[in-house]
Amino acid sequence: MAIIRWLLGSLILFFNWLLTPRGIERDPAAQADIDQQTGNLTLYQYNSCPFCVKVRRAMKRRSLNIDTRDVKRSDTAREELLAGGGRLMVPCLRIEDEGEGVRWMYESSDIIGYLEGRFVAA
Ligand SMILES: N[C@@H](CCC(=O)N[C@@H](CS)C(=O)NCC(=O)O)C(=O)O
Repeated sequence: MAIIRWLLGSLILFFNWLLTPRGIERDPAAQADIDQQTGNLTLYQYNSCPFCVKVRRAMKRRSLNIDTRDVKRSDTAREELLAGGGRLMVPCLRIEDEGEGVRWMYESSDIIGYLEGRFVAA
């Protein structure tokens, strides 16, 4: 079972590498503005999780530089996710809104919808 999981994970990473989307190019000032906004976002995830790959590809397509935390490699990241989000499921996007506090968003489709809605014209 562990071997099958490893094989599947490796295949996912290989095809993700092979078919990496090109990010959009912005002028430096626009990219700096986006980087400042995405500074309040953190993606809890791990490398070979297919749902995480889906979200990372959406980030790449829109050139969103979002900090990622690997819950398989870091005990601290795992504890933060469990304490903040309440579930050890990935992907999960931590959203820190000024004045609104912190939200933890699960579900890859919701995360992608949120990113595409927020940065649609960016
Ligand atoms: N419907 C979820 C599925 C996410 C999911 O199943 N993630 C797996 C890793 S690939 C996970 O964290 N499983 C642990 C759990 O379900 O508790 C999504 O689209 O984000």
